[in-house]
Amino acid sequence: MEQHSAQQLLGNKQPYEYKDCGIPDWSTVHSDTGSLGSGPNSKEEWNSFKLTDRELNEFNRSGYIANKEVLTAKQCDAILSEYEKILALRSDSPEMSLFYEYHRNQSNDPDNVLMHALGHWRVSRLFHDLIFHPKVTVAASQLLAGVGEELCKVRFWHDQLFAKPAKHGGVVAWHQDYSYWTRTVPMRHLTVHIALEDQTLENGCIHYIPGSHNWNRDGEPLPVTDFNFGDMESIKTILTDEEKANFKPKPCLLKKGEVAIHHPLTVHGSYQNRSDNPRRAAVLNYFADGVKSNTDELLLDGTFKIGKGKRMDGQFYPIAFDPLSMT
Ligand SMILES: O=C(O)CCC(=O)C(=O)O
Ligand SMILES: [Fe+2]
Repeated sequence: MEQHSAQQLLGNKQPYEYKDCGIPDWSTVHSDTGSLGSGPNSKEEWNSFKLTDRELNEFNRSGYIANKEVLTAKQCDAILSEYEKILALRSDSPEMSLFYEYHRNQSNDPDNVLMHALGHWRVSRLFHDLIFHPKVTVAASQLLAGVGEELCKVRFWHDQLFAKPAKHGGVVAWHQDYSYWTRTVPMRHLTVHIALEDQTLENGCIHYIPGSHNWNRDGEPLPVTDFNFGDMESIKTILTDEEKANFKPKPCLLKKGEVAIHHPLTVHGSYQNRSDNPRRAAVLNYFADGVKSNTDELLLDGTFKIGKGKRMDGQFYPIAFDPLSMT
């Protein structure tokens, strides 16, 4: 959204390209450019971002951890002003061609409005830099690490915006994230949900079903029951009796700037926003380096084909964290 020359922005960092549409495409830059502040500069500082054993155990037990402070209120406000610009984009604006998806109202019901977009990291420097935030990526590296590893290389998969307007904000139906991602394998994925304002029961905070990260069908996720996220309870049509008995939603009252991090199979969703203010979240999705495409089809609109069996890398799937950078 900001227009600067390559030199101004990146100094000695990677080349900065412009897409045909005439605007900067931040997916050509594969490292933090400092818009959210400077990164850690000692091993101690990097280490201070690690999750504790208690948090790791909590994640393994419940399928998520919540209330990790990541952004300051001031950073949230800066991101929210970018968010406002994104919400106000006209359909014919050049930025639109960089989004993977942009739904002004995914539910199609005017009383339940859910704005949902993917790909804004390409159009906004702040959203781009958010991907590389060390408080997020160090935790992601620990949670995605394989057996016997403490950390692993983390790649960015895609981002998501979920905006619920005041008074008539819509639901996000119960779902497991990996149900939508089986085109990439193996399942070594993770979601970081960032609250850009306080989430409350009234404004439709995210809810989790503790323990549901163990719900699967022969190792596969539950099938998608609603592509538009509008039918809150539709998942119940495919749950077993035991899963239904254990379906005990827990609200997650995130404060502005806090994150919840969840396993790709943890069932989550959120109710309507009936409050007088909008409820906006920024979501980051990652996978462990080595995840491959499971299809010859395009994985995200506007990207390049990867091809079945090929590693996910290149312009659209940057390394968000490499343990070697901690030294
Ligand atoms: O904003 C919401 O309530 C939905 C969030 C979500 O589905 C996610 O963080 O994966
Ligand atoms: Fe989700």
